[in-house]
Amino acid sequence: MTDPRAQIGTTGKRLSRRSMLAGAAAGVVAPAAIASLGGSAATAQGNSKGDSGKTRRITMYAEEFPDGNVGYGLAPGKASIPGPILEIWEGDTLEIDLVNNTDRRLSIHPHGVNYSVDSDGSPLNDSFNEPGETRTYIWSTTAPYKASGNMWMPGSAGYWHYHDHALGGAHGTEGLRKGLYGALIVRRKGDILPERQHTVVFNDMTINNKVAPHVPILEANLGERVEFIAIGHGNTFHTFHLHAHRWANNRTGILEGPKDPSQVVDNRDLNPGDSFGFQVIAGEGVGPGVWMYHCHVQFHSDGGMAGIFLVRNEDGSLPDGAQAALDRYHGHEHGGDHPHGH
Ligand SMILES: [Cu+2]
Repeated sequence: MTDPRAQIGTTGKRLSRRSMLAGAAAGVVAPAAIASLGGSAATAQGNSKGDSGKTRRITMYAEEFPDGNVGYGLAPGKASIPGPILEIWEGDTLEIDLVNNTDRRLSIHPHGVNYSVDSDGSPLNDSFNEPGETRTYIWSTTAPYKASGNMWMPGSAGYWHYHDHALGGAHGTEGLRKGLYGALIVRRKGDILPERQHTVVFNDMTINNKVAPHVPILEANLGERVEFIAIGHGNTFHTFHLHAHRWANNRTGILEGPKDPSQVVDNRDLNPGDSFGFQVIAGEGVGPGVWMYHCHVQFHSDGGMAGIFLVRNEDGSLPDGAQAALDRYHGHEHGGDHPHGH
């Protein structure tokens, strides 16, 4: 938790609709996502009516950090890496006014949703922001439906992501390398909402553009429902592994019952452009503790692609032994084969 920039909007505890609005008004970036779910957020759980067909409009700002990295945020001065989690309900439309506060061209390009060439975010389609320019991108979604020929068409629901596609070239390669990326969640009505959310991006040889021991510590209290959104970027393959927790390898990452045939995993490929998400009950069956998440490609984890999922006691206090484990993590130098400092 040493770098608030990396935490804002990418991780945090779900707030009530009222406090989110208050936070937004005060310039505090609540988990963005939730903000963009709009009025449905408070009623989503067990919602059977659905809220399809709504249009939500948000403003995002692309900004350069002093270190040369670049990020998206929901308010000026609030950019983060990864960018804010954007969430919409299947069937809804999201309109994004992207303000480019940098002196380079850039864009925003989504995965998993529908858009016209104008909102493609690619230089190929002349769809990007010049320096200082504001441009509107429109992303729409559909619920599952039956097309002609009795063909069942999938809906848009899923754990997707967005990223720049214009900075430094036709494919946004430099923008991606510098941090212009984030999670996009399209929820189906009835989906269970988490209490906390964490975005984990394996980008080249980093996690969220950081390496151990500076990778963000993701936190939860014992028993909380925690959602992970995992995204891959860069130029190499990765595998995401979380200690002591498992999830279902399906759309929601949750088993729907004892006979759900979904494969249960604790490790999954996370290659460039991939994304997936899942929910766990923090510490369920194993207790609180300091649990690693890391790339399971060995020279990647040795190189610093390792972070901590800190499951605190139910009351928020640190479990026995946790501080020592955190100290070991923070004393761990990378670039060699062995940890130092202990
Ligand atoms: Cu890796």
